[in-house]
Amino acid sequence: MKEAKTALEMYRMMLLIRRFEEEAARAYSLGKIGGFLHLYIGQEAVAVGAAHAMRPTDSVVTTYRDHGIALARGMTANAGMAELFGKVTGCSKGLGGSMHFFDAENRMYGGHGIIGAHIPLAAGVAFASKYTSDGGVTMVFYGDGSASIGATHEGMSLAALWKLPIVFVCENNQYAMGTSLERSISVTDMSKKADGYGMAKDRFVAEDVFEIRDRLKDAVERARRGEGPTLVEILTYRYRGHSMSDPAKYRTKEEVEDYKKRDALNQLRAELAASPETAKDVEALEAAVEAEIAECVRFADESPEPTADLLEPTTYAGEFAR
Ligand SMILES: Cc1ncc(C[n+]2csc(CCOP(=O)(O)OP(=O)(O)O)c2C)c(N)n1
Ligand SMILES: [Mg+2]
Repeated sequence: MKEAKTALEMYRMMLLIRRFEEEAARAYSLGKIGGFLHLYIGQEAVAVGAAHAMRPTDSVVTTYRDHGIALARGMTANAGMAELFGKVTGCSKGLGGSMHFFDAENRMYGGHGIIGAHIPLAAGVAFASKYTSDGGVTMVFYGDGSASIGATHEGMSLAALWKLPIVFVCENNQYAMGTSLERSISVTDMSKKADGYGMAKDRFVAEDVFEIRDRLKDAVERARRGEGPTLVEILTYRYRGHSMSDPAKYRTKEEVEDYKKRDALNQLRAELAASPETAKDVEALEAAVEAEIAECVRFADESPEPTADLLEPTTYAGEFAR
């Protein structure tokens, strides 16, 4: 088993994300979570590979399908689940909910509901790194359905022109809500868009978390060397519907089952269980994840709700904030 310690850590995090999402779905159906809930199940390897490609001082920006990326960057399951439950102990004080996970300490700058609009924001974070020469790289995630939004183009244009230290990661999960890729975009190889901006590009299937890490790391280090942005299209798949209210009738059960056969999490588990170096650790690690998940649900349940006095300081800054 190559890099056994890292492999175990990557598996632990992928499993934590999957179990977090499953428990969130359960809590949603019990009425403990309000508003929207978009699950990341099936795409975990992307977030975990990405987190391992970055330094703690690098930054991340993403869309509303944000729980996995937040956890992979180091947010605690407690802070994540409490946010979903709308509790004051959540990462956004219970005021943001599922779509607005935010964790400045781990440089996770959202969690954004308006798709595409977060791309110029990420370019701004990357600009700050370039302007202050802090050596940081920004990684921004967006979906196939965000690729055709005007703001995506504007942010990419400027980032390429100014050679900003940024990596654009297109998580192509084949669907934008209920619309398949072929029905929403004329060129389905989205990495080709990089050519129009004069950016480097890459494109691959998300099956091996190590490959995801290594290929994203190439892009991150290119950005860090001052050679500008890269557009990386990663072909992935979400097993659940777009949100909890989506029964996903626009695709067949066979299609979903086919993707599950190549599940990156299960493949890594099989490798770890087959290797004498790591086999003994797998079950203990899984028990620890179960305990962490049970604890975060308990924590979220028992935490208090936010109170009205939070409204002003979380809306205004400076002299207007009390
Ligand atoms: C500017 C804007 N237009 C429309 C929406 C409504 N909307 C929410 S999710 C979504 C599809 C996004 O699909 P994709 O980018 O592929 O992300 P995925 O859900 O697959 O992760 C749309 C159109 C939105 N959030 N923002
Ligand atoms: Mg999509």
